[in-house]
Amino acid sequence: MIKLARIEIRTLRLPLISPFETSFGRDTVREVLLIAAHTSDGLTGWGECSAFSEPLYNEEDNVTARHILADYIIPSLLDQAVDSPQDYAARFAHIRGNRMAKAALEDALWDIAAQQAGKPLWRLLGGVRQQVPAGVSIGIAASDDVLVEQVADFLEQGYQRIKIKIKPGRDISPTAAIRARFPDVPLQVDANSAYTLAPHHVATLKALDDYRLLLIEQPLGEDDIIDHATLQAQLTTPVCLDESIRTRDDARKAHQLGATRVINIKRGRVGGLTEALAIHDYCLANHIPVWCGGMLETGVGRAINMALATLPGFTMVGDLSASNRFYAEDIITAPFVLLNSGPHRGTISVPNAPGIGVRVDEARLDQYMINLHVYRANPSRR
Ligand code: OSB
Ligand code: MG
Repeated sequence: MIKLARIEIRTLRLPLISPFETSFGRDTVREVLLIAAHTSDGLTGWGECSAFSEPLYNEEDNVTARHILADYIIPSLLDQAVDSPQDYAARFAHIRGNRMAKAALEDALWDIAAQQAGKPLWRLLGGVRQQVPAGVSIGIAASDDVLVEQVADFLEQGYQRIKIKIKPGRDISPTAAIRARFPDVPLQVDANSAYTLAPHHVATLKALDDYRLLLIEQPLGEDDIIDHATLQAQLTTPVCLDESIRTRDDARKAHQLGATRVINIKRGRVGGLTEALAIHDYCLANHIPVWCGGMLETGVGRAINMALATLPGFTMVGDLSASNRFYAEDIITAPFVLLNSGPHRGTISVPNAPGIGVRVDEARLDQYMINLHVYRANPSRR
């Protein structure tokens, strides 16, 4: 049983160490909503919203997310306790879409539930490993030479798998440049929906078959599963869906149609850890490999992604990097680090303290906060 007395939504603006460019845009700052949910008996649960300041990856943004939370979810949650995070997911399932908003509060409830159980989140979720292999996602670079140097640097740091962002005109050449220098590096590409079934696009995607990629992520429309099936039938490289998979049923349909051979699971995109677990379980039962995606998380969201990636079906390396991949100063007291030597080289340790297992650094939070909204239970009910 979780009874909340107060919920805060903080908006932070964290500078990125270097700009991150995808087929849909270029970011130099991560504006992110952090949720702190306080129970009436003194526990605090943290959550992080995956939305950005603009609706480019999907249709949500930080303002729509705060609106959904503040106007539809928080008043009801402050009024009436939930039994569990799963109970929360069921109670707000009638709110259509807005999955990143819903997921952010579910994060905080999982943190509280794990603290109440006296367990780290990864154990509460049923995780099977405490070291998670680290992979890195690299944005579109200024040139192929710059990109190859970035790859060399990340491999030296210990990253086990490289993902590069691609878009039309910036696809074959960067891929070929990396393959020429690193013939065997585990490599995959992410198009964020930048291609169509137009013949010249299909020809390019087919040409990528020559580079022994682990997968090609979300080449076509974010709302399209059917065209991905048509495309997959023409490629030897596995298609991996990201944006197109919002529910367990989407995963089932994509699998049944032959639209995807691998799935990227992001708890924000799918509406929370409960739905992420359902997709994981479906994929495990149907022998579909999954990996954990990222959304440039701070240490809070990163901790939750790490816990998710300990589940048995996460057999591929995820976009799970150290705090210093994106941030000079993370907002947690013990940033995530990539082990560079020993038997666990190339992995990140999942925290073992109860809950999400990280502590927020209040001074840093204050330093990067641009606004704070506080919501309290109706005093007559406290
Ligand atoms: O498509 O996976 C994506 C970052 C922002 C938006 C979308 C995506 C990404 C990434 C970065 O690839 C993953 C990370 O956080 O490491
Ligand atoms: Mg992606």
